[in-house]
Order: sequence, then C-alpha cells, then structure tokens
Amino acid sequence: MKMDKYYEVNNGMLWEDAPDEKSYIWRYSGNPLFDIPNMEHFWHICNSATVMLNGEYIGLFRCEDKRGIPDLYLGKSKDGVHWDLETTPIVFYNQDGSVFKYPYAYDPRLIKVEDTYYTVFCADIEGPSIYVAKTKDFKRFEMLPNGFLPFNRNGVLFPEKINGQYVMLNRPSDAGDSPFGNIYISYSNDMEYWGHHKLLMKNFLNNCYWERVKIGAGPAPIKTDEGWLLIYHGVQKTCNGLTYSMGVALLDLEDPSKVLYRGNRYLLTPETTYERVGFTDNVCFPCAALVDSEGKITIYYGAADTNMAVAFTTVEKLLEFVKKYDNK
Ligand code: M1P
Repeated sequence: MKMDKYYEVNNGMLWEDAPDEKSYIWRYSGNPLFDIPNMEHFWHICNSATVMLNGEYIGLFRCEDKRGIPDLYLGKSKDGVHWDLETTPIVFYNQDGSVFKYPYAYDPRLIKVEDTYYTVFCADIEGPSIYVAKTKDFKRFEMLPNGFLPFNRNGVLFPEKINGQYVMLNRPSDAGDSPFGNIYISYSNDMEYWGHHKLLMKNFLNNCYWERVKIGAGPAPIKTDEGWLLIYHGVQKTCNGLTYSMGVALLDLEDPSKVLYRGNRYLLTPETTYERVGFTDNVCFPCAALVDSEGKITIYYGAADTNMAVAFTTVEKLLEFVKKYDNK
C-alpha cells in the first residue's frame, strides 16, 4: 500500500518485519528502550512522543526525575532506539515572554500541522488539563492560550486541518486517576478557541471489558484512503488494579466525528514483563506512531509507567483488524 501522498516520509524509520503472517502487531526485539536502573537522572521514562526530522528522530519524553516529578524533556536519536536526552526539562514560554509554570507535566503528543510542530500535553494546574505549545525549531516552545478547562487529558491533534479547522481529540475526566473517560472531538479555527465538542467514542461498547473503565486517544490519527486510523487506550479494572491495552478505530476522512469501524478486542495488551511489572503494573500507553511511504507503522508506547517500548504494524493490517473485529 503506497502512502506517500499522505505522509511526511518516515522512510528509514525503526522497523522489524512481522514474525508471521497472522500477527496484527508485534513488539520490537530490543524492548524496552532505556536502561532505567542505570540512569543517573531519571526514575521512569514513559508515554512519550517522537517524530522524524531530516532522517533523524526528535522526541518529547515524559521523564520522572529521581524526586518523582514528571516533566517533559527533549531527546534526539539517529536510530529511534538510542536517545540523547536533555537533563533539564523543556522551558515553555507564554506569549508575553514569561515562563509557563506548572507543578508537573506528562503524556505529550507531538504533531506537525503544516510547518509547525505542536506539542499537546497534560499539566496539573488546579487539576489536570490539556495544554498546547508550538515550535518550529525545537529550541523555543511557545504556549498557546489555554483552550481547555480542567479536568481533561489525552489531547491529540489531527495532523492536518479538516474542512479548514483544527481538530482535537480529548478526554474529559476528574481530578485524579479518573474512574471514567470517553473520547470527545473538538474543533478550532485558530488553535485558540475550541468548541463544537461532540462525544466520539464511549467506553465499554457492547460489553467489551478490556475498555470497561475508560478510553483515551493515543497517537495522532493516521490518514489512510479509507479513513483516519485511531489507536487508543482502553482500561479494565481487575482485583490487581487497572490494565491499559491498545485498541483501534477508523474515523471518516471528511467527517472524523463519524466512527466507521471500531475493534471489539484489544490490539495489544500487557503480556511481557516490562509491560506487566513496573511503577504501575499492566500498562501499554501509546503516544506516537510513525508511518512510512509503504504504510508501515512504528508505535512508541509507555510500558508499565516505567520505560518506553516499540511495536510494529501496518496500515493494511490495522484496516483488516478493525473491519474483521468491528464492534457492531
Ligand atoms: O497509570 C496509567 C496511566 O494513567 C493515566 O492515564 P489516564 O488518564 O488515561 O487514565 C495517566 O496518568 C497516564 O500517564 C498513566 O500512564
């Protein structure tokens, strides 16, 4: 499947072929990415975003320092595996030139729209909410005015305007580890004022327990001939706590508030030790997906709130999956 009419060409991105024909998704053999116990500065690195720029990688990492404070750190890599991380957090500037201050920040997404990179992240200021900063050079990050009220998380921007508008997925929640959450879609003419909010996907559709508690958007939606592929996380509650798995849906190209297909089963669920055991057990939390001109997809996800991992799939396989297991 040729994808080059849609994408920044991420050719040369990190990739491993499928182990067999039937797998819809498969993990990178070098997972997890970081040697966490031997890191000088960081306690955990997870739920992070990356893009390719001039054949190299640039990433925004959610790192918790050894005081336990989560913040966003810039990273660079030549191969998508070995990362040079800065040891001080990114400084975000308000439009008046002052520094944007917050107690902690986490779960960034990084999306290029036209010639600008937007980072959409969650910061906890009087409760968690979605904040957006823009950069063109990854040196200066400028905050946009607050578009969302607390409490909201998992803000994910579409990688292009649709019908002339910016489009953002988001997940209204409560102030803590929210016991509920559905994915909403919101629109803006200017990335400043967001409105026309609409419920896009509700959790626990047709009693699918893997997403019983809540759901939240993952990487920026992937544009295909057949619609926008949305990878998202779904959460189940067990006697041992919560389990975060990945799922997939397909949204209409022209009107992404229409869900065309939605998988009834998880795509990837915690099965390996690094996904099952960590700071928070049983978490696969996707925040970034690179696509190349052949439709290969490389997903970066947080594992057990402790480390970063990578999984591979293709546009063709996700389209097949979402139709075969459609939740009708
Ligand atoms: O601990 C699992 C995840 O819990 C929260 O995710 P959500 O708001 O979707 O429930 C976040 O704190 C996330 O960072 C964390 O990985």
